[in-house]
Amino acid sequence: LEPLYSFMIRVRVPGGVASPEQWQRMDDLANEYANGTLKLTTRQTFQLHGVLKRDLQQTIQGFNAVLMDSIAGCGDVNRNVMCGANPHESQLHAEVYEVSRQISAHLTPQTTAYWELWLNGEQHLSTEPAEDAEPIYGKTYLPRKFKIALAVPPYNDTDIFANDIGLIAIEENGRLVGFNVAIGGGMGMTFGMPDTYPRLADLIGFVPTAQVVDVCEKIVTIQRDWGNRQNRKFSRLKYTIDRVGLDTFVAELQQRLGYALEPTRAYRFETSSDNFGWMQGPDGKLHLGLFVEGGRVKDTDAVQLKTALREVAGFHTGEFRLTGNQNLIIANIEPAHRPQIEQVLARYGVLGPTIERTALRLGALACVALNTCSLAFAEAERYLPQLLDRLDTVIRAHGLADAGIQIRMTGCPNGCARPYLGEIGLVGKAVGRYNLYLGASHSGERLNKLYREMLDEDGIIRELTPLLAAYAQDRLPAERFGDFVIRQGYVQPTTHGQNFHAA
Ligand code: SRM
Ligand code: SF4
Repeated sequence: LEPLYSFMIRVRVPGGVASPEQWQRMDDLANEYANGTLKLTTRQTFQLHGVLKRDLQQTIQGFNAVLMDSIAGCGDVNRNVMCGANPHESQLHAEVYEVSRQISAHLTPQTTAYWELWLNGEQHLSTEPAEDAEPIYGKTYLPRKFKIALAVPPYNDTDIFANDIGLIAIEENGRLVGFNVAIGGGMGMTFGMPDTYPRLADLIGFVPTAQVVDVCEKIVTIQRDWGNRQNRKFSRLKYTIDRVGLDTFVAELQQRLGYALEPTRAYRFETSSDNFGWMQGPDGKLHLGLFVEGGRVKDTDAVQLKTALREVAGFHTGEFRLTGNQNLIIANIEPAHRPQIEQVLARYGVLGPTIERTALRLGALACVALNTCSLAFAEAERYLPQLLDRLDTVIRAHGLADAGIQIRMTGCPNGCARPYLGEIGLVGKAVGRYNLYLGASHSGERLNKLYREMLDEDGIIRELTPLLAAYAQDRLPAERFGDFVIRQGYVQPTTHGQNFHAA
């Protein structure tokens, strides 16, 4: 008799956009085969946890029937391509989203094994798998996972600098003209190995929209050919670039492209957090940003978020946008549907006058960690709300309820909730113990730095309380917490991944 194995399945959602029909199907599958919850991840995908081995095939066939798949959810290939959820400018979002779909389709592995294994050889997508080897990945695929994200300034809600390729949309008169390209970002590191480090991507130039897929492909092929295949600890693109030098890498890119990138265009990011509440686009369509704590869509006694969203999916004519901060935007709502949506969400406790959340909580991120992640040293998703209850008391006492300080927690240093871009970063080192990092920029353009090690909950509160008090008292107008702790000398700024570990 075989043990009762259970699995996590990650369902790819390019650009984070799902139709109401897809939402309903995922909701059904969560009930039928998983643990009754849906996890919205930091890369805008769905995860199902607790799927029994014997139910894997039915589950995969279930989402395949609504044109979703799990291909490249994991593995040494390009992962889910992220796209800023920007609800303000529908036209621009549509154009940038279309590019994210093109990049995703172009870099999706062509193997037919997925279909043969899970779908009895049936092919449901419009593209035929290539008969010969993978045209981009070759026989050996990439040395390691590869990640691409697109963002529309002023919102860096996909944290583009944490990606192997980050693309910043540049518009003229509300229409997309191209992208600034940044390369070599990544979060993961290993405790006790200072030559592993988080790193932000470097800007290398501007590319018109028509060439962006080509540029991504060529960067991927250089990493395929030059990446470290001896030691997986050093096989991400960030280490390849630091080994050969950025100039050498860019020269090779331009050689493979046959043309040079244009100079980087001006842009400005304000925040990497999400917008919440009702928003209206220039075309009159409405968008509702909803907070999903830890990205976990579930029903509790107080709030039946999962039931409410399922009901909304029954009549909503727009789409559901998963954000890179584990939240959700019900997007492109017909104005006539607003009262109905409000009614449903109020009935199930999702919206209502009694819900008051500090900006700290709204901007918080936590990875899955225990009890499903086998790499976790400590809790994150299940524990952060409890820590925030205590921190919120301090935050309110100092009049900081509206100060959007970003706090991010992970159960290990792999960085799945991008903790090194948190103005407050907490990284699990042992059960109940966390390293505290401070000083990232609110817009995702500067890494933080280690401030204290191995803190328990009382230690975290003890260390943060005086800093928050000082921030409330001494901050400059509009000064962000991450900038404040640097100006006051609590930590030195991290200017490059390679000096992340320097004091
Ligand atoms: Fe991650 C591995 C969860 C985003 C860096 N990540 C894992 C695994 C699969 C553990 C494993 O390998 O056994 C986790 C599954 C836990 C579970 O029980 O579900 C896991 N990662 C997640 C998610 C679900 C976190 C969340 O709570 O939202 C995110 C799913 C993304 C997706 O939908 O595709 C997730 N992981 C990230 C990010 C953030 C991002 O991509 O913007 C990072 C940092 C960025 C980066 O890649 O550098 C990230 N995950 C890692 C790493 C370290 C990679 C490295 O270069 O060192 C690992 C471990 C590994 O690859 O060896 C990892
Ligand atoms: Fe697991 Fe570590 Fe990723 Fe958290 S950061 S999900 S503990 S691998």
